Amino acid sequence: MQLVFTGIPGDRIRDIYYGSSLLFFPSFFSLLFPLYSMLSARRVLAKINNRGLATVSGLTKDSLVEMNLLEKGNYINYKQQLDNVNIVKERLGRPLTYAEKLLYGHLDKPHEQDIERGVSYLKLRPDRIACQDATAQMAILQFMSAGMPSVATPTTVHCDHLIQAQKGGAADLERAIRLNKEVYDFLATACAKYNIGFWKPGSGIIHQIVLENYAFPGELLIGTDSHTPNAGGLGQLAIGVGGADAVDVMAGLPWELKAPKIIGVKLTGRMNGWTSPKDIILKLAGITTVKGGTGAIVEYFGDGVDTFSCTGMATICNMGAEIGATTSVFPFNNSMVDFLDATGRSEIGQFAKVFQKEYLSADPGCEYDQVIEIDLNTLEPHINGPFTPDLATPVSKMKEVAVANDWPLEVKVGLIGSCTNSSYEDMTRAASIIEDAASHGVKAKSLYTVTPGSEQIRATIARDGQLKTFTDFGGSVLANACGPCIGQWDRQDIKKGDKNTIVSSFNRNFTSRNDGNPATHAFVASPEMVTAYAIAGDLRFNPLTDKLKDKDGNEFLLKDPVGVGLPVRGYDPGENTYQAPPEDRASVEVVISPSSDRLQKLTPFQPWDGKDAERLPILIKSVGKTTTDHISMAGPWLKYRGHLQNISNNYMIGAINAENGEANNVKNHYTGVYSGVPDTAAAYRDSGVKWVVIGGENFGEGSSREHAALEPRYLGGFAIITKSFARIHETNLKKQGLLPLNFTDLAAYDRIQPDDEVDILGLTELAPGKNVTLRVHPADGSPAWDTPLSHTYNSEQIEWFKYGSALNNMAAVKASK
Ligand code: MIC
Ligand code: SF4
Repeated sequence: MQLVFTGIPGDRIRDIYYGSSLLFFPSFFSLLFPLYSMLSARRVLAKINNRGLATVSGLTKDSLVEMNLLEKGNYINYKQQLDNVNIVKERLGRPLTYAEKLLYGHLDKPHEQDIERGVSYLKLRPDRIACQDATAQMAILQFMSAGMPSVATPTTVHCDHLIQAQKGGAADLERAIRLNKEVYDFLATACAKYNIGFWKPGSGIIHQIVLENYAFPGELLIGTDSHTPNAGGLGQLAIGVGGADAVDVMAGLPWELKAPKIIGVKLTGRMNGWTSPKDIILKLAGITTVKGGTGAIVEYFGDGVDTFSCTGMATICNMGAEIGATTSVFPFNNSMVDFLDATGRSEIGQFAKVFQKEYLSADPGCEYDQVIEIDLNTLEPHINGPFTPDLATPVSKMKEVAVANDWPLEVKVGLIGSCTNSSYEDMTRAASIIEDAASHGVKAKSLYTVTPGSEQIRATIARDGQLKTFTDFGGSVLANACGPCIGQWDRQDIKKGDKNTIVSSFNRNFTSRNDGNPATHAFVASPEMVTAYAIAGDLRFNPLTDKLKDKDGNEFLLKDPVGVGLPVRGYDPGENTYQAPPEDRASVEVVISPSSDRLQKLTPFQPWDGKDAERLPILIKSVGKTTTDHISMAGPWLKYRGHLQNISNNYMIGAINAENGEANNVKNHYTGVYSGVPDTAAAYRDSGVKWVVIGGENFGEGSSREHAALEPRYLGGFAIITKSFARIHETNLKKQGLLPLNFTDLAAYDRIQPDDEVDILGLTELAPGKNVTLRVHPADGSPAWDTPLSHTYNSEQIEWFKYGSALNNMAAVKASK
C-alpha cells in the first residue's frame, strides 16, 4: 500500500491534513468513522459530567478499563502496579512518596531491583511513548534500523513543532503542510506501518493532546520532548527522554533511569487575585535555579494542591523542566477526576478512585530528600528573565529591577499560549482582562499573539467567544502549535539586533530562542500578566497597583482576572486531526528519497577502537550557558531534524568560544585558521582526527533533542568534558557512543586552554564508579598535567560506548540470539 499521496491540488492539501481525513487515507474510512462518533460522544459526556462526580458503579480492582478512547485493548494495569509497590515496600520497609509508588509500580523486576534514590539505575516498563515531529523523525529513523514490524509499546506522534507563525492560524498551517510535506508524509506512513497513532499538523501541541486524550493518574509515560512532565498535572509520571531512549521502549526493552531523588514542594493556602499556577513554578525556579531539580522528581503536597484545576497543575509540572527536574507530579485528586470527566474519560477517574488509597496517594510518613514550602496566600505574580527562566522577579519589584538593569521598558509583543499555558482556564482568564480593558475603551499597546494548545481548545474558545475577544483586541490567533515558542516565528516588527522586550507565557527564554535575535529580552510570566503587559505596553506596569487611562482620560485599575477551569458547555473537539494506524500495515511503504535534504537514513557509527585517546584537539571550550539551543539551534534548523548531515551544520554555532568570546568562530588547531565550529569539526573528522569539547555547568540544559548528541558523533567527536551535565543530554551522549565526562576538580576547567591537546587515559579499564584521567598537554610547551574525570556509566552503558552506540549494541545482542 502506498500511502504517500501525489497529484492532489494545492488547495485540497489543507483538507488532507487538517480537515477531511477521508481524502488522506480513503481506506481508513471505516476506522475513522467510529472515531468521529467517539469524539462527539466525548462532547456529550463532557456536557453531562460537570463538577458533580457521578459514580460509575461496579468497578473493582479486577475491572478491565481501557487506557483511552482511541485505542482498543490497552488496559490500565493498576493491579499489577500495586502488587509491585507492595513488593518494594516490603523490601524497603518504609512508606513511599506518590512519585516513588508510580515509579516502582513500573519496575521490570520489583523483586530484585536495587533501589536507592540518587544511586541505583532502575529498569522500568513505561505504559506509553509520545513523540513530537521534530524529535520523532530521528527516533523513527533509529527504530527502523532495529528492523521490527511494529512498536512494542503504545506510541503516538504529534505534528506541532514545524509550523511557523507568519500570518495566523489557517494560512500558516497551509504553508507548513506545503513546506513540510515530505516530513509529514514520512511520519504519517511510518506511523501507519509501525502501528503508531499519528496526530496531524493542526491538532495541537503534543503535551496538550496527551493531557486531553492519553494521560491518566498512575501511568508512566516517556516522551521525546522535555516538557512531557505536563501530564504530571493529571497525576501521571511523565518523563522527557531523548529519541534513543524512546527507541529502546518501542523495541520492547526496559527503560533505564537513575533512581531519582524526591523533592517535596509543600503548597499551603490558596492563590488569589492576579496570582496563577504559573507563578508557583516561576517562584520555584527562582529558588532552585535551572539545575536545582537535576536528578530529582518534584512532588507537590500540602493543602494547597487541592486548590487548582487539573490544567493549572499541568502548567506547574510542565515548566518543572526548566529547573532540570526529571519530572514533576501532583497526587491524584478531584480536579483530575473533573478533567477526566470533561474529556470523556469518567470511567478512568472512577477506576483511579478504587486504587486511590493504596496506590494513587503518598503513604503517610513518607520522606522527601528536600522540602521547599510555598505559601500561596502571599505568592505574588512573577516575571522571569531575561535570557534565563530562573531569574525571578516579583511584580512589585519589577519596575525597580528593570530600570536598574537597563532592560528595554517598552513591551513590543505579548505572546500567550504554548504547551505550558494554553488551557481553557488560561484563555478565559486572559480574555476577562481584555474584556475589562475593552469596557474602558482600551486596546493593546503591544502586539499580542495567542497559540491555542490544541484543536479542542481552539474550537472551544471559538465557540465560547474568547477567540473573538482576542482578535477584537487586535490579537492574532496562531496555529495550534509551538510557533514562536520554538523560534518558528517570522517576526516582522523589529530588525535583527534591535534591543527590545517581549513577554510570553511560554517556559523558555534563552537568548535568541523566540525570534533568533540575541538582543531580544524575553521574559516569561503567566498569561494574565502577559495580557496586562500587552495592554500597558510597559515592563514597569504592575496591574495590582498601577492605574491605566480610559478613552476619556479617566484612571482605572484593571479588575482581577476571572476564568473557568472547564468549559461549562463541555469541550468542542473541533476538527478530527487524528489518524489511527490501519489494520493492514504490512504493505505500507515508508518513503525516504535518497536525494532529500530533509530526511536521511542513518548509517551506524564506528565502534570504539579499543584504545585510549591521545593528543586530541579541543574543538571549542565554551563559556557561560551552553543549552541545547546553543548546541543545536532550533528555529530555521528545525527543518533538518530528519537529516543528520544537514543539521550537523548547526553544531555549537550558538556556544561562546572561551578564546575570543565569539560564537561560531574557532581556531583550527593545526592550520591556525578561524572558521565556524561545524566546519572545523568536519575538517578534523575528514583528516581522521577525533576531538573533544570542554564545557561548564549544566551543559546541554533545556531540551531533549538528541541532535545535540548525534551531531558531535557524526562530526567525529570523542568526548564532551564538562563541569556537569543536564540529565537528558548526558544520556543522549552515552546512547550515541560519545563519552560524557566531568571534571572532579572544577578548577581544571579554568586551567585548560582552548589550544591545548588532551589524552583520555584509562578507557580500557572503564568501569562504573571508576574515574578516567585527562592528561593535558599545554600549547605553551609547559609540562603536561593530569586531572581525574568522573562519569556516570553503569556496566551496560559501557557497552554502548564500546559498540559505538546503544543502537549498535542492540543490533549485536539481537544478532547473537
Ligand atoms: C523545546 O521546548 O526546546 C522543544 C523544542 O520542545 C524541545 C524538543 C526539540 O528540540 O525538538 C524539548 O523541549 O525537548
Ligand atoms: Fe513546543 Fe514550546 Fe512546549 Fe517545547 S516548550 S513543546 S517548543 S510549546
